[in-house]
Amino acid sequence: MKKHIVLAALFILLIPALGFAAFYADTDGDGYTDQVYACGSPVQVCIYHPRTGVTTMYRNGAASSFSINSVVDTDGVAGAEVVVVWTSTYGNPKGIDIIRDRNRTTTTYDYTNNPSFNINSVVDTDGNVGGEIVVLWTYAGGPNHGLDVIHDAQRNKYTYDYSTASSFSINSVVDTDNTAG
Ligand SMILES: [Ca+2]
Ligand SMILES: [Ca+2]
Ligand SMILES: [Ca+2]
Repeated sequence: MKKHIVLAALFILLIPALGFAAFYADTDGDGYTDQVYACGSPVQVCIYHPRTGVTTMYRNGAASSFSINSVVDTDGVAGAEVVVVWTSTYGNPKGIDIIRDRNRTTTTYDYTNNPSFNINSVVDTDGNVGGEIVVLWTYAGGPNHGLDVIHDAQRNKYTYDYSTASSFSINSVVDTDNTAG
């Protein structure tokens, strides 16, 4: 127990020094808050579980850089998922990883064919359990653009193409139809 306190203190001291923000959420669904942060070399996603003292690590070998966008339930199953945006300088793959710490798996949504993309928000848009990931993207080969709504609970994404518009922006993501979602 004392070791855990020392480790926790060490994390609290180290994380600001390294410039990485930590996220706090129950990622493995055991009812206890876990700590998500970037660590290691090469850098990867680490999750420290204070209850067990175990740190799980997730590394996407294709990624040369990444950022943790949010730690929130995206699939409606116990445990918050870690939403990671990553890019690579080697062959230029990129995408969004959803890390499911409860079963130590990762689902990748690929954005290799889009020159750029970013996560607008992670919010429930369909009234079904789990937050959807709203992604703005540009289209390869032109200035076109659109948005995706990733329904991670169903492991699929719906694409809304705004390529005929000269520009667009998302004003807000709210319940517009007065039914759940
Ligand atoms: Ca936990
Ligand atoms: Ca979940
Ligand atoms: Ca939903």
